[in-house]
Amino acid sequence: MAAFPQLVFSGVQPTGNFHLGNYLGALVKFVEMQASYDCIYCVVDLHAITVPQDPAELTKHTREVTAAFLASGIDARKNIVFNQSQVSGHAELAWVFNCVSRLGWLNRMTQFKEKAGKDRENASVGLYAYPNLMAADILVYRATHVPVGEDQKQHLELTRDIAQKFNVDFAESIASHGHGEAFFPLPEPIIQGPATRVMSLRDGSKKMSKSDPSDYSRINLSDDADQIAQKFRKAKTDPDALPSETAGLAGRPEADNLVGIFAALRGSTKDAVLKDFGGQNFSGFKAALVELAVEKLGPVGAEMKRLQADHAYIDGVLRDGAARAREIASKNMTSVKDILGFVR
Ligand code: AQP
Repeated sequence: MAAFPQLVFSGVQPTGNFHLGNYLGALVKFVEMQASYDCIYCVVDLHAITVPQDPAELTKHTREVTAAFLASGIDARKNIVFNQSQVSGHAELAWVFNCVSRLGWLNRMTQFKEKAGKDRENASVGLYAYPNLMAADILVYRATHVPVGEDQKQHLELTRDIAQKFNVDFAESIASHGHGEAFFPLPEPIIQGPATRVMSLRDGSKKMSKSDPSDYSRINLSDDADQIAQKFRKAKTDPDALPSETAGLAGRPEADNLVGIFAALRGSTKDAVLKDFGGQNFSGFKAALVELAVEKLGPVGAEMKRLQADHAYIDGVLRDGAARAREIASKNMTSVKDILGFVR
């Protein structure tokens, strides 16, 4: 495979209740990766409408996610921050990928099965084709690295399959248009650290999620110190003391989750956390967790609220980012059209 210039792409849906899982699983890594890569971070509003959205709420949540990006330390001048619907290349390439991707591949996607539930006949076509749009998001920039939470691993594998099939199906045309042996890179998922799958605070077997009806299942980035304290204090645990090594967390999903959250917030490992807290009961550990969470999340939440209220500023950031993203995407789409044989 040819070497592609390294480029990071990732996205977050503007579907409300931006939570600690999104923050630790995605955003913290987005911020870290800025030091070594050019990055494109997208508020994926086209993905959001795969399930019903209230238009006014969608606008509000788009600004909320953008504010979360900026408040966490993403530099929108050095990198690109924008919302997906402003760059038509995403939808255009998604259509091409609808014709490259296979029904059999999409039928294996567990997220569709979970989200469509029993009422599958009534799910939108968009929800079913969601992974093809996600592949287009990444590949319209020919991005090479994608920081995501564990739940997106399967979609990233599909993205690689789509890229590979396009490269093989159109190999001759790709070469004859001067792109060598492959037009698309096979992007690598970056799923690392102690909090790649943050679980619900009410049930350690379910991922922390925006759509959980119980607000006590998640820490929202907009929560104040009292809400954070209350939610961690009420978080489900088991009666045993904390173990001294990570092996002792096996079969204890709630304990494992809280230790993982602590480690990720502190920027260390579960082992290091258990060295400090092994043998202690949960009340002491939860108090330390609340203190750490308030210290780390409090300033981000406050800055997010401040930025979110400044619509002109946020919308300006998105417009500027979209203009820069459009340049890259339209250049790549021109090549895709040539490769496919479209007259232009
Ligand atoms: N619980 C999580 N732990 C770690 N990472 C997570 N991510 C999501 N949940 C967790 C990561 O956050 C990024 C943005 O994901 P998304 O916009 O698809 O958000 P979501 O929370 O999964 O949102 P949904 O699908 O709107 O809500 P639910 O889950 O309620 O149905 C991704 O990198 C994701 O991996």
